[in-house]
Amino acid sequence: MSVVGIDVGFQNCYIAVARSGGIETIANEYSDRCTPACISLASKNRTIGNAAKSQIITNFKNTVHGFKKFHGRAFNDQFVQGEKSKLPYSLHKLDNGSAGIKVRYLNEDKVFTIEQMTAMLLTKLKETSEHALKKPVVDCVISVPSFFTDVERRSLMDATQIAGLNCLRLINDTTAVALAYGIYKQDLPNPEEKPRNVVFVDIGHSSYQVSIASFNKGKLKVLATAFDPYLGGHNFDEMLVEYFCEDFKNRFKLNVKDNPRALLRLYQECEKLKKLMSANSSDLPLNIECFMNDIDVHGKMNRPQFEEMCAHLLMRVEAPLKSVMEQSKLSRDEIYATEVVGGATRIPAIKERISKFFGKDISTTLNADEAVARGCALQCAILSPAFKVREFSITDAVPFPITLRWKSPTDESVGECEVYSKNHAAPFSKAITFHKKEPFDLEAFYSSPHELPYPDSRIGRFTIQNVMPQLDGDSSKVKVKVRVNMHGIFSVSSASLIEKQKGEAEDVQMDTEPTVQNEGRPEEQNKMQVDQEGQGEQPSEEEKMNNSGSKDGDKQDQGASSSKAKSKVKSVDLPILANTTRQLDRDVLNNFVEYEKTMIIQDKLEKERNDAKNAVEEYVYDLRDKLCGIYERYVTEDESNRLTIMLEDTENWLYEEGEDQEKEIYQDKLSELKKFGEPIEERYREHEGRPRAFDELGKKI
Ligand code: ATP
Ligand code: K
Ligand code: MG
Repeated sequence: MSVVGIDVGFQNCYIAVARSGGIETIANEYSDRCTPACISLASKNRTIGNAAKSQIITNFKNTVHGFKKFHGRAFNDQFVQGEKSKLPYSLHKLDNGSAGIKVRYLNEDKVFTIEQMTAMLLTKLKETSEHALKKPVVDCVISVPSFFTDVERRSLMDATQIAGLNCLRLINDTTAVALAYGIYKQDLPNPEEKPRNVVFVDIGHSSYQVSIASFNKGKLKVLATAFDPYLGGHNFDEMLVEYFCEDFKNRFKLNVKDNPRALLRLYQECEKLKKLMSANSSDLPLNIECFMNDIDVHGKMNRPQFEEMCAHLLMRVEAPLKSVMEQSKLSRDEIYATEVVGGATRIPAIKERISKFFGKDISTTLNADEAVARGCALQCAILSPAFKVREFSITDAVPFPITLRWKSPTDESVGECEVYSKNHAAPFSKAITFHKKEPFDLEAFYSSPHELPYPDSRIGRFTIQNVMPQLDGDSSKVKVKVRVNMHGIFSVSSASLIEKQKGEAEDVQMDTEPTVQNEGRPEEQNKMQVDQEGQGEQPSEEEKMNNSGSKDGDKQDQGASSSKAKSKVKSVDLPILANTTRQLDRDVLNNFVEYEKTMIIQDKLEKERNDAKNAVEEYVYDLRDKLCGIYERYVTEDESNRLTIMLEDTENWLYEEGEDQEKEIYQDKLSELKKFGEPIEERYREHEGRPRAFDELGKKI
């Protein structure tokens, strides 16, 4: 079992793994611990991560980045439409209304879903971790913005499946950070003592998240979360870009926005400038050679000027802090520390705003870039039976309240109830008892659409099937279990018909105060009684199916009656037909899984082909060097001349018809050359080897 944590950022991805020495952030093949969230599609293959990032300008139409927040979004979504015009690549409306990405791949126009794009990224991250761990990686924990709604989370879960990963938990960014903060702290208050309250701030490239967590020895509880999903480092880059576009228009008569390549270059340079300004308050230059129409441009900026033009952005730092404090009902002096992570918290003015709000210095004890990934890996280690890690319980909070509405096709009774209030503990299961004579619908939705950073408040409709009246015609008692699972996704996880019992009169009875049990392994969960509700559950098999789009019928066969020994109550499992918003079809998902595998093979073949070509090239250069170097004494002039001509021919061939050939052709070419090269090498080695063999013998004696 692999223990891997992945921070899938809007701009930057990080991987942490558990090894014998503990949790370690790992580097990719470029010795870079950060893998850019970037994919470049081309005529023969795709490149992902650092190699793709270097294609942003040269292959701008087919180099995809900045797509994380399109998860679960419709093409017509206002947010998507707003972003569309700013993207160098094209968005496309898919048949189901979702936003897809249109690129040129393998010389064909191709539309990928967002799930497929993220899966490509995950494939790369999976390979990087497999390389580091030297074994297959399947199990992992992945981070998600705390404000992601069910649709977005399910979309991300689909991406993990397409990439062949088994995501044990989607963990909220700030919760991962809280875990990375707390698990190694030796001095946390004892369970009966007043907890230590810590504020966690994460401002990345695209968004801003805050949470307050309370810590005691061995546990953390998220008290509240708040966010500005549309404020991140990117907004600051945008301000600089706007400024220089205007500046270059005035001074150089250039229309940067009409030229996607120039605009992308300007974005890159402005981001660099922004970072430089975090360390310098003096005037800093911005120079770009051959920017547009062969013109070199130059400009300058300093921190005070930058802060002035970003004043409206900086003003937005306070609101989430205020919100999270109000929700937690804590006073500022009850806050032990404010820990900040995420690249954009390096902007001095942002740091100032945060520390001014709390009236004390902010704390930067965590690695601002890697804390999320480390927290993910720690969570994965906790969930893995194969890895020993200290006991630590994590209670997260529901970010948006969830309401359940029920109705039957014939009977008029419609009712609703808020099953999860804001900041309710999660994961969490609840049992709700209904008295019904026929199948009925449960509709789940977010109760307060105005605070939802997503345009659709519907979560899904769940039909409880096979409900029948009792033999005497009375209503049957139906126990429905709902839960917010490990991934922060709501589901109706099971329903059962309970044999009629005397003395129960109410029509609808809600169990609002479920008993909380400790986190358990899945096998223990399966033995759980119907009327127990637990926290910290692993998603069961059937729930996984519910969440990944299986429609009706899945549970039809399970309707056998089972006798519960303890309560002597007969219960019959009822099938549930789940219809969740914007869910990928199972067949479609399976096709994507297969297609991702095909693309992986294609990339591998292309790499092998390139390696074979490079091997020929290298051999040519190497042999040519040696012919006038160490091999000189071992070849006749004639031989040398013939071979030199051959090498030259091969070199020319590589630039002409040999530029783009099958792997086998290169391999043949190499063997052909080696037929001539190897005898020389042998002569050389034999000769050079002689005295050495003597030496060694001499030493042995
Ligand atoms: P998100 O969390 O929104 O999904 P992310 O995790 O990819 O995005 P991070 O890697 O945390 O984002 O942060 C990237 C942002 O931080 C970029 O906007 C980058 O320019 C900015 N950044 C990094 N270093 C600095 C710095 N020294 N000064 C200012 N900004 C910086
Ligand atoms: K990140
Ligand atoms: Mg981030």
